[in-house]
Amino acid sequence: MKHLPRWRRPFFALAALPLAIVCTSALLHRGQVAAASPAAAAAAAAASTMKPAIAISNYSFHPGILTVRKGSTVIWVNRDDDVHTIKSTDGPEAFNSPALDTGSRFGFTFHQAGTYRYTCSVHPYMHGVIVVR
Ligand SMILES: [Cu+2]
Repeated sequence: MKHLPRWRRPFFALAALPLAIVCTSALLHRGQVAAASPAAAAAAAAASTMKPAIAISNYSFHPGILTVRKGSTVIWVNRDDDVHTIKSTDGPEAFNSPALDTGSRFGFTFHQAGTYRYTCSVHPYMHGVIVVR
């Protein structure tokens, strides 16, 4: 501030103050917007970790065959108006979900490689396969 006469320096500081406040509040506002949407943050996190998902709709599993890496957690989501379950019938590890209402989900983490076959205990004609590598 050498270019300013000594008497003007306090005025310069006062003039700069509102600018500093505006900048700070803009930064805080950005932080609040990011924090205000934990669902969006969770969705982004889920997308980045790529948790494999299987939709149950029209009395079938979509996709019917899913290949994942060992250690993956597969999530089933019931998109039907009817109740379904996920019950393993063959494979290195067994799993059996409770009854899933519409919108409910079930997750299972596959720790062993192999081919897993499963069905819905309510509708035994429903079949799915998980291949773990
Ligand atoms: Cu079913």
